[in-house]
Amino acid sequence: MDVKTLIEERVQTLFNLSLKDCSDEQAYVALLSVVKELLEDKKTIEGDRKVYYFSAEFLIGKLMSNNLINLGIRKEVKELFEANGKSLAEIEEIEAEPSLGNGGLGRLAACFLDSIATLDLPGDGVGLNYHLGLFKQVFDHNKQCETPNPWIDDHSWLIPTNKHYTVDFKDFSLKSELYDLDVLGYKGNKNKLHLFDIVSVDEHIVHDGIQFDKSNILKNLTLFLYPDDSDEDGRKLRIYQQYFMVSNGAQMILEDIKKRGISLTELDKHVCIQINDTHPSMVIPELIRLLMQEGLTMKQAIDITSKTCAYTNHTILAEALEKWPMYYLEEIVPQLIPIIEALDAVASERCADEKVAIIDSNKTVHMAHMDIHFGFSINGVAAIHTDILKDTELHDFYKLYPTHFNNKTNGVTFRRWLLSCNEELTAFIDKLIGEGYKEDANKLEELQKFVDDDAVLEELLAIKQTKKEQLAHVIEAKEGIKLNPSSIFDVQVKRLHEYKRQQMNVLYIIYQYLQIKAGNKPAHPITCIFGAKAAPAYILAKDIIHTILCLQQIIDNDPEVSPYLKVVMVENYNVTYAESIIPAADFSEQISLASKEASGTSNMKFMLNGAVTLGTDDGANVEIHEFVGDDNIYIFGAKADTVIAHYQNGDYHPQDVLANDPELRKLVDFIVSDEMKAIGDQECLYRLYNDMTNKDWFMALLDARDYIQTKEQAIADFNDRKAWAKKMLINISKAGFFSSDRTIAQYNEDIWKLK
Ligand code: T68
Repeated sequence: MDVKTLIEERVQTLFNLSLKDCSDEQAYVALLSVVKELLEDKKTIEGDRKVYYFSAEFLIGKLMSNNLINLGIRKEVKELFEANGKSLAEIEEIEAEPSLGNGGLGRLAACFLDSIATLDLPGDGVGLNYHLGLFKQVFDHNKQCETPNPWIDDHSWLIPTNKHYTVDFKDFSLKSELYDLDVLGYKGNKNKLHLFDIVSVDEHIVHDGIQFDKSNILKNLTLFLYPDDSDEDGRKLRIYQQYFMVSNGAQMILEDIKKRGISLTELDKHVCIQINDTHPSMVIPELIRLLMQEGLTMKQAIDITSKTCAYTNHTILAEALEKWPMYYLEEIVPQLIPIIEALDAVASERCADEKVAIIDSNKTVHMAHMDIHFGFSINGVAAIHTDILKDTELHDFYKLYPTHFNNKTNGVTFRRWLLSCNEELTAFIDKLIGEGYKEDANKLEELQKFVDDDAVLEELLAIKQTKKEQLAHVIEAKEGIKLNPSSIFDVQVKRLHEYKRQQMNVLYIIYQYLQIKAGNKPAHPITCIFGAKAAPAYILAKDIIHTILCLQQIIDNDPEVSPYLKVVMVENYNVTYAESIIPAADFSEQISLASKEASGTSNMKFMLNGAVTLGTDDGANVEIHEFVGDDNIYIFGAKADTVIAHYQNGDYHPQDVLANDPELRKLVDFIVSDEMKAIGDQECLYRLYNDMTNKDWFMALLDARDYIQTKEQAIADFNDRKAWAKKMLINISKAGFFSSDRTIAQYNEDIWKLK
């Protein structure tokens, strides 16, 4: 039966209504039930060897649109709804977005699952089923507040499996419950995302925003992703979560291997475990423990585990490389202690240097060190990042295991970040070069032949305009804020972190505000769009949000300024929001301090949608720069080697910069001006001000001047619409390399070796 009839009949059976007469909600429920069945009928990807992607986060976003695309039925379904007076886009809105991730690391995991299935490789995700997600961000008095972000309802995609495992902790055991999500490849077969839960989870213990008893593990383990770790109970809860995730995953894998009649001594020939950052690192000692329980010697178990596990590093920030005090592990998972001690002993035999120890002299366990000593591969996520790991951050490990280090530059799935979120651009590209690029993204290069085609360039601008108008509608509906769609849409959307330097963007806004007040209008009106969540315990990040929201208010209320400059920070930025924001962007802000952003992935999504990057030579910006050339990107700021030298010499002082640049001082001073203090919280504003003027650990002041000048140049260039459209086209045509299909093909070729 064709899909249109299936859906019509389903509405009839479920609600005794025709598609015309049912509500959008009823249409959604019927569509969901049909699509779930179509997924059920899809073949599971099989193979002798399989990868398991272990990750604390899977930021999968809404699933309907993507499933329709990958099933190859989106067009038909859209037509059917249209013929019945309904909009597919509005029906897709009804789905709740699963809140299972934080930022790039989690979204990367989701793109990877999509590409693994698309390349028809056997590979499943392993993670946790957080009922209340990271948190939902709400703004109150220009401040971020956190509330729970529930997403599981009667109409979720979760498939109960009835599979259970037992995970032992020192004082109690927890019974798990496994839920699966189908991950369908583009026009292909499916894999699974396995999300483990506890049967005893209790959402009712949450009160006053996202407060709860952090010691009540029986009830809280799968409530939140990244619970506040500013106290000891919070840190221990993270260990409970991590061990629960990896023990379940490892038990599931071994069960499968045994069922297939494969000897556990052959595990590494059939299984590869990719450890996504350090959160799943305990899978190494846990797998060793389980193998020993099955009768292997410790030496055998260590050897097999080392050949099974591979580690991906996503950051060089010291505070993000997890270390746990030994006594936490003793209190929570004592069964791992003898194994971790044995691993530490083996590691120190290989190299006695304390810098590479697993257990250091303070009795702290370094999770990344365990991954590197006892994994067969370690990769960074962009060329410059991997080079920094080899040359600086992990140099001592590189000397020990030079052949284990490799680069895998990140990528994004074009199914979601072009086909689904930008139908207009997709249809236009189809018309210009055919659909081949959907299977082989490098074919986007064929767009190059249109760089001097006026009609094509005009159409590209027209599509961008449409996407900007659509975003203006979305923002008006969600935030009650009106945007001017003919202004430049300048966008910085990403986790709020000092190294990403939203505070430097703040200085630009203040610059522009003061310029306009002084009678100097910008070359083109500009709308600065932000989206970012701050970790609940990250005070300075919240101060930056507060400052942005105060500036937004001041500018909104100033009729002299608001026609030329607008600031909007959207509430609760998430994947769904990104899908409207990214296609509408003119400028892509990628302004991290060089060396600190491992890769970045929104930079790739923006480029693919025809935004031009304003960025530092950091992460994947470096590779984007190489692909598009100097004329099609705005690069500014200190280079990574300069920055690294500043840290090594300890010779960067913001006061030195300010002493030489009185104009810059005025911008920083504005943060604590009377205007700001009249509406803002003085404590927050002064804390940020004092930090920026005395510490500025991520050197925003170092690059601020160059940043402002570069952005002014970009605004001026924007007015030559044809030249700008050319830059857009070149960016799109060069985006093929950044498809996660390419990234996954490389993981498979060099690390996983499936099929
Ligand atoms: C990001 N990392 C990198 N981490 O910052 C980004 N970490 O450059 C890169 O593109 C992306 O990973 C994919 O490789 C994160 O998103 C976290 O979210 C995180 C959270 C808690 C602890 C450590």
